[in-house]
Amino acid sequence: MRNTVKSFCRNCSALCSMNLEVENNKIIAVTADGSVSPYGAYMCAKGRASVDFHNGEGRILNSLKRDEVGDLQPIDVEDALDEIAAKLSALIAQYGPRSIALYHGTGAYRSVLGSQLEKSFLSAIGTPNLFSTMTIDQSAKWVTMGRMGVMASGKPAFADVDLAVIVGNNPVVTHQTYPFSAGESGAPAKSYLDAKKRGFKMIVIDPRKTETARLADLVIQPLPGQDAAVFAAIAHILLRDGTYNKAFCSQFVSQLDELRIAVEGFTPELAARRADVPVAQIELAAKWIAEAKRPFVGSGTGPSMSLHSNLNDHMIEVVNALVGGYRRAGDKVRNPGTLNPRKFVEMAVAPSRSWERGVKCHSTDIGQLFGEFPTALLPQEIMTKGPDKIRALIVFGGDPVMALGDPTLALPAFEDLDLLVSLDARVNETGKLSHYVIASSQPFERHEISIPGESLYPEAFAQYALPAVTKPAGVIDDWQFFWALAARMELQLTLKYWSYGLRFDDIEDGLELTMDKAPEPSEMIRFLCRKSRVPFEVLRDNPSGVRPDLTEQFVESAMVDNGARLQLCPSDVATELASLLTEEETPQNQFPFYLTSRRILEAMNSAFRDSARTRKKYPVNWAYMNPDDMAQLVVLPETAIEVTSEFGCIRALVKADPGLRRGVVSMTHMFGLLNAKTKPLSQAGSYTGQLTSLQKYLEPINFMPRFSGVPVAVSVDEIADEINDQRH
Ligand SMILES: Nc1nc2c(c(=O)[nH]1)N[C@H]1C(S)=C(S)[C@@H](COP(=O)(O)OP(=O)(O)OC[C@H]3O[C@@H](n4cnc5c(=O)[nH]c(N)nc54)[C@H](O)[C@@H]3O)O[C@H]1N2
Ligand SMILES: Nc1nc2c(c(=O)[nH]1)N[C@H]1C(S)=C(S)[C@@H](COP(=O)(O)OP(=O)(O)OC[C@H]3O[C@@H](n4cnc5c(=O)[nH]c(N)nc54)[C@H](O)[C@@H]3O)O[C@H]1N2
Ligand code: SF4
Ligand SMILES: [Mo]
Repeated sequence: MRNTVKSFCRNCSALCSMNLEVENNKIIAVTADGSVSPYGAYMCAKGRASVDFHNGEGRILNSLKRDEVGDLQPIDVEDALDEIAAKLSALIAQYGPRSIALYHGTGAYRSVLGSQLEKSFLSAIGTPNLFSTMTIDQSAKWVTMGRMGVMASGKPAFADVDLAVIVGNNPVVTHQTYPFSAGESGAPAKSYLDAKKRGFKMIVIDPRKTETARLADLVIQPLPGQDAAVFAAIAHILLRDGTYNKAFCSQFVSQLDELRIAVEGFTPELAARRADVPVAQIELAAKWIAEAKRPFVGSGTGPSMSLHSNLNDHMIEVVNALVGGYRRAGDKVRNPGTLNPRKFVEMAVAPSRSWERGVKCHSTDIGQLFGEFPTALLPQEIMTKGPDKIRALIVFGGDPVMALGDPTLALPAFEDLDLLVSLDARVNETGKLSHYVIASSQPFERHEISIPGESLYPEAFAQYALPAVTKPAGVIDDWQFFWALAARMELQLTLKYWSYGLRFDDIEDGLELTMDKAPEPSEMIRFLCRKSRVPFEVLRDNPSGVRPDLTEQFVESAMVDNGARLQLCPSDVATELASLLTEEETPQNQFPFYLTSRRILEAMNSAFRDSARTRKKYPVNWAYMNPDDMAQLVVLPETAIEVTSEFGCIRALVKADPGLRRGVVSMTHMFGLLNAKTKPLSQAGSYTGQLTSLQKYLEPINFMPRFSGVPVAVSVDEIADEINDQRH
């Protein structure tokens, strides 16, 4: 029997609505469902590939346990859970709750019940050891919030923005937009093109002429890692010319005088020299930013991963604040939330500097950032002796050993663990090292509610997806893993509507789960919908999703001034700016290129990388270079080069990209094998993590490693020549 089941994609936070064609409990086709979705009918290559991904491509149908020689052997999931629970309980009894840690990977964000129970599980154990991809991604933005404060009114909705400044972010490919950058997650290119009809303008600042940059009105292609200088110069111009938003600043910001002093030396000429771009482009960008009525200056991973990461993000936000790039009192709130309705008030929230107090890492004197410890410190937290040493790690939907880079440090740490458990539908590089891999169900086999899209949708919308097919006998849902362990460990779990910025233990409203009988997933979803504008039953009966009827809502003015201001130039930022100003201007000759990060449409970090469709186009993660750089080095397209950093060396295959500025090598992460040095083709790519370090150049506060703007040398060496010979 064949039928159509409504669902939504879980591969990224656009959560595109879908029609799944199902025959005999097998998904055979997928199309976009634009009937209710605020994005219309839209689906990207990964959405289309999700059928293949669901039906195979390395999927495990059984849990696995490592044997004495290190091979993974099938194990019944109930037995595996018994053994894991016993080991965790024993470690807690002997060493205390801090011996247990959890890593929350990209695959966990859209596993809603799993993510919610994960928080309850950690709270019930009493361990603060939560690590996630956020601190090896764009935690510079959290640091900025923690040092500057935030506007409670939020950033403007895309429909209201007349100028978007998009820095090191490629939404047309990655669908990453709000709240970091202006744009719409679903159908991003169409939304930019439509916006142009109403006079919207876009500035893209990226060393690479990205798919997004092709739609821009001004493209600036700086050397990587110079965003702090460029935005300090833009701030300099706004203050110099008095073109900043004085009304906004007089009400909501402080430290303007400190900022003026700190950016005085950052003339447009200095920034232009450092970034190697025309001065006129910086002046023009500042002019457009000043003239815009509703600007949104934002960024993606580029500046957050590059050298000067925290300062880059801070200065980008400083420029946004100088021009009042936030929703203002009286603005229409286009998406006031559906499942979790919100009110928006125009007021500043004081910086929290959460890392300066409370529970600290045991290897380093640093506290939590938004309730998490820095992931780059995970290896140290495992290796450093002491009562709080981490001895067991649960990996939920991630591949941290690959994602961290620096395998010489990361690998021994993962191998030192008494217990490493991976909860995943595939055996990735971390899975290969794990004592247990618990085979999890896949998105179309479980209940899901659109919490991860809640605040990203351009309009209020929610969708509830029921399982489209029954999961195979040997796999369990992510939430079942946490519930089953808790039940065995005699811990009480409580379901709460947790979201970013909230401390789980501070949320009062919760549903105590029965621990003798597994809860019904639909009942848990019903609980999560208890404040929803659309009742649970209506969501259940409208599987394409629901756009609630709303009375118009506007951003409110604060009744009283709470006294909080956005702190534009606190003393640590001023110190960082001063040291940037005196920094050596010419890069070391030994490493004349910069390696930059970039993503591809067909893969989601390591996921989809091995799908047949992806491999056709990307048998390897190409090392993109400017053709003039290739000519100078005498390298031909698709031949091998050696890329060397201070920390390691990889071989990679080159491809020409005339849109990439000179002096840059642009490569995607998470390809290849951990310790591979030769033969990129047979190793399915080149592992860029070998060129990065978990010890040197870590940022203060979030300990973000430098994943972009990594100084490298490029050469065609003897070993690389051998690969060229083999290939041609
Ligand atoms: N298709 C697809 N979508 C994804 C992902 C994926 O792997 N594939 N990954 C998801 C994840 S985990 C994330 S975090 C987001 C990331 O979303 P994005 O941030 O949009 O990711 P990238 O495409 O890597 O874009 C980063 C851009 O920064 C530029 N860049 C590098 N260094 C610098 C610098 O120093 N300064 C400036 N100004 N630019 C720089 C690069 O050239 C690149 O174009 O995407 C998510 N969506
Ligand atoms: N050098 C370098 N390193 C980087 C980056 C870079 O640009 N350069 N980018 C960094 C960034 S932004 C990120 S986000 C990290 C990515 O780091 P990770 O999140 O650790 O890596 P992923 O490859 O995204 O792993 C996702 C895993 O989740 C699984 N999965 C998918 N869906 C589900 C599900 O529903 N349930 C469960 N249980 N599992 C699921 C997939 O099979 C996959 O194995 O890497 C970081 N590392
Ligand atoms: S943009 Fe692509 S990956 Fe993201 S939800 Fe939509 S179809 Fe899935
Ligand atoms: Mo990420």
